[in-house]
Amino acid sequence: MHLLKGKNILIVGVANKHSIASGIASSMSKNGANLAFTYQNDRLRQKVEHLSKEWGSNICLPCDVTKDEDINNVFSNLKKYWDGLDCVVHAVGFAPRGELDGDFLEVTTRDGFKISHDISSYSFIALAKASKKLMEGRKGSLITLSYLGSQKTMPNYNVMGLAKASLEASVRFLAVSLGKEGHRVNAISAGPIKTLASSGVKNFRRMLSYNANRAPLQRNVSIEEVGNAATFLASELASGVTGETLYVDAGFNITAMGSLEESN
Ligand code: NAD
Ligand code: 0WE
Repeated sequence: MHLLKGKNILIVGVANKHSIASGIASSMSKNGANLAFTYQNDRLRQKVEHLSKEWGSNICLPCDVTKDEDINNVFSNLKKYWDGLDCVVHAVGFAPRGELDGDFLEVTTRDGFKISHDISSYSFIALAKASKKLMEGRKGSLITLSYLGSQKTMPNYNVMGLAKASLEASVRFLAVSLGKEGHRVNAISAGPIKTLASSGVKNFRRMLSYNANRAPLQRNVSIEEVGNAATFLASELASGVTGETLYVDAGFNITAMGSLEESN
């Protein structure tokens, strides 16, 4: 399939082959997109450079999303390779570890709140701002990754839930701001997937089986499935979709009670 033939797409958030951003890169590259990547720091540079070659890309730029200078450099560099940009994928989230282990009221700090909202929410707005010029006249698509913890409580997700709620609200406000330009802005709310970010989370394996048991599809989702949804949102097939949060979670979010089989 060539849903994205000739489209220029920037992907932010690859850490390794298990990253959700990697599932997105792989689907988008299969669908004919030209890809560019950023990496957070020197520790990740080689890994991202290696992976990007597998997806037919030789554009790999450094970008710590807490730094406006890094973000601006990405787009001035991209301009040297491409005459325009059609899509930005934001697959970045972070809270200091201590924020994600324990009772919300006890573990949440002012500093943890600031850091998690800066990296997980504001950075999407920063990318939208910085990409505007290069997207001009192209009916672009901006895509971010969210999680159900923005809408419902669960153990330990804590301040990340607040940051994702803020991210999803910014998807709606950005959709209005950029709608005038013809650009669309959407989030994918993915079910839990084993990645670098989730491997540091207490009881993550138990969460995976809890989710699989309660989900209508009776399983978890893969990064390939999230990737295909991102390809859809980046493509003309989604030309009427903006400001939306699309759940790719095997249906988990629609249930209030799972099956009564005793498998949990
Ligand atoms: P991951 O660890 O593979 O990706 C997270 C990425 O964020 C990494 O590439 C890391 O380098 C980047 N990052 C963190 N701080 C950064 C900074 N200051 N500057 C630049 N980059 C920075 O994990 P993932 O699970 O693929 O996460 C991607 C997105 O998907 C996140 O927004 C996460 O919240 C979201 N998500 C994950 C799951 C899950 O269960 N894994 C479910 C739903 C949503
Ligand atoms: O958004 C995420 C990952 C968020 C995340 C994870 C970490 C672990 C390591 C953000 N920051 C950090 N910081 C670290 O130091 N997910 C949706 C995956 C996830 O994380 C959880 C979950 C799920 C699901 C944390 C607690 C409870 C559930």
